[in-house]
Amino acid sequence: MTTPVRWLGSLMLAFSLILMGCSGGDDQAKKDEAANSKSGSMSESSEPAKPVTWRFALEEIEGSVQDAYAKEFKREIEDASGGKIKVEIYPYGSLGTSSQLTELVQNGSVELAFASPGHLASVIPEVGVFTLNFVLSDNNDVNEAVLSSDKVHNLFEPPYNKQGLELLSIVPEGWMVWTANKPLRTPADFANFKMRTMTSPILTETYKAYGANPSPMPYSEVYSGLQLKQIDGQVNPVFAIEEMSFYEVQDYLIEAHNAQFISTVISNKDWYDKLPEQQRKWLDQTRDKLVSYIYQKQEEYNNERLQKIKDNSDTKVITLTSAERDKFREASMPVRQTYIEQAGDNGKKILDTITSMVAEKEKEMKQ
Ligand code: 6CS
Repeated sequence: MTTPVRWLGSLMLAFSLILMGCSGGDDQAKKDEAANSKSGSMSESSEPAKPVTWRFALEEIEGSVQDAYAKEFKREIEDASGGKIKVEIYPYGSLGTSSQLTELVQNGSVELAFASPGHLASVIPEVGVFTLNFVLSDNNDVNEAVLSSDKVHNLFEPPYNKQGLELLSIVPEGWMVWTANKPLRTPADFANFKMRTMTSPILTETYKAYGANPSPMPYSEVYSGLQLKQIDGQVNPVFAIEEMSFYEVQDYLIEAHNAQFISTVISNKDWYDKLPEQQRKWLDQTRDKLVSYIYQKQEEYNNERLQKIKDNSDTKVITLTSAERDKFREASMPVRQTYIEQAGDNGKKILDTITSMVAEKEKEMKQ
């Protein structure tokens, strides 16, 4: 196994305690802010007199899609601000599990983080829409137009804000792919199959609807879970299956094209609201610039890593036919009702808006 994921858990806890202990929010940023407002320089240009540091926590390791995003974000912000803002990146393994990273943003210990709906929907049920299957388009140009629109962003703002969070961006990471030690072609193949999922209850409902026995667990435990046969399979984008070495302990990779892996970039709301105008401008501009970058990057990463898996292993790749996919589509539909029950009227509005925008854009792009 190339990735030392098993010791990640204990290390993560130790580092996050150190971070909370030495930070209590961004002390340096607060001192700079105070110094700047005393000197009056903030009101003029809202540029910090001394560099400020923004901490960016990832749910994935170095070399991942989130890492590519964060590195490009760092490059852009540091460049735009002429070095007045420094970005420190904390890859998975240095701070905590996905749910713990969200808590670190909520309590101000880190300014920025990735928060994937597969975990975050436990806190913000509305975001569980991205764990539902067959909602987004097979055409990523359609998804890009819909998910980066102000209309969709504005629908998510209130539930994120309610949790003390600011939604900065909705980020695609590629098709979810199943791994298993047997072919999975029909819902019947999932009978008694222990499928590891992320931790949100809405996501587990989908795999129950397919007939599986869903086993939610943190990302860092998946490799050993597969190796020790505590779980029979897992679902993630190809780049993650390669870099977390899951394919080493699985025989099949099954492309059902049932859902895309969608993540979100968040910040602490209070921190965002209090950012000096110029800094918020740099942040918003960078976020906007990165939309097309990451759509292209995730595709590149997923294609390259699939080739790497094919070159380095005997993993068999199965792509479901559209008739086979239709059986899963059909089985997934009742889960939308469960989502609406959990996410309420706002969740229903979000689901209806996304499905109708996807249909509209698909029609528009076919013309
Ligand atoms: O499966 C998971 O838990 C994780 N998968 C990816 C690709 N990113 C973050 C998430 O926590």
